[in-house]
Amino acid sequence: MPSTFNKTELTQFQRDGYAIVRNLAPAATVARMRDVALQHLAEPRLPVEYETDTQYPGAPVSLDAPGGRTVRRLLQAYARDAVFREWALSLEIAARLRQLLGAQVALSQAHHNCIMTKNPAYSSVTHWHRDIRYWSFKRSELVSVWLALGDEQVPNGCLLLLPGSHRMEFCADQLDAAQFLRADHDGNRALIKTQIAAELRAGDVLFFHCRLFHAAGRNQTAATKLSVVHTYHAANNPPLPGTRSAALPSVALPRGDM
Ligand SMILES: O=C(O)CCC(=O)C(=O)O
Repeated sequence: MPSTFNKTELTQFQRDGYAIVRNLAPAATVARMRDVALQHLAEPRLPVEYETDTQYPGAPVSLDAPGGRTVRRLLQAYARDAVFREWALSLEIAARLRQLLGAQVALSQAHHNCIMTKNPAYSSVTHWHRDIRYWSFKRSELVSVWLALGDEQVPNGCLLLLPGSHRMEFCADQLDAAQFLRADHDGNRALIKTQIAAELRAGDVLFFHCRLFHAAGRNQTAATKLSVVHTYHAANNPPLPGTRSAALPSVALPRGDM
């Protein structure tokens, strides 16, 4: 039987919008993923997103600027290698997602589905945002699964979270034109002070709700940070036809009775 969330973890996810499971991925799986990711980064194997593409603060201004070809994401993790497919569909992940999303869960190939890389020399700052802002599903109920392939702490730009923000409503003027939370807005200041750092060790997994506000700083250490991220939805919460969320077919996860 795969392990599942205990009652405390489930309560925390409902209340805070996230839960961290320590040491969930076996060390051998993490090591294999790191090897593949580093090899694909070195080539680099397409498709990738460059830091430049994000246009976030600190990102190189163009592909030809110094650091312009720094990879930010190795895209389409699911199609890259069996190690990512096996992880994304593993019984440990499926069992927990069924607790959060219902009996039939599917992996979105259109969102996240990547190896996030944070390069020490050319990383950028990600401001407060919730992932659902550009996603189109029947309901705003998706869960992302973030696996650390190395230690993640504030100095190398780990995720920062605003616990409980997935349950909050925001006025239009609390967000900027790109749907980032405005740090200069009086109504946001107290909330931003509640931030916690999602510090992870290699093999730890963060489950977080698509409405949870999160942010991250630059990598100020000497080593590249690598994390594998997949997003899931209930089978009865499909992407809206014709949107970017429906651009690639979702993949059904194993059911509980298998
Ligand atoms: O690692 C980061 O800088 C943040 C990534 C993130 O929040 C995202 O891609 O949605």
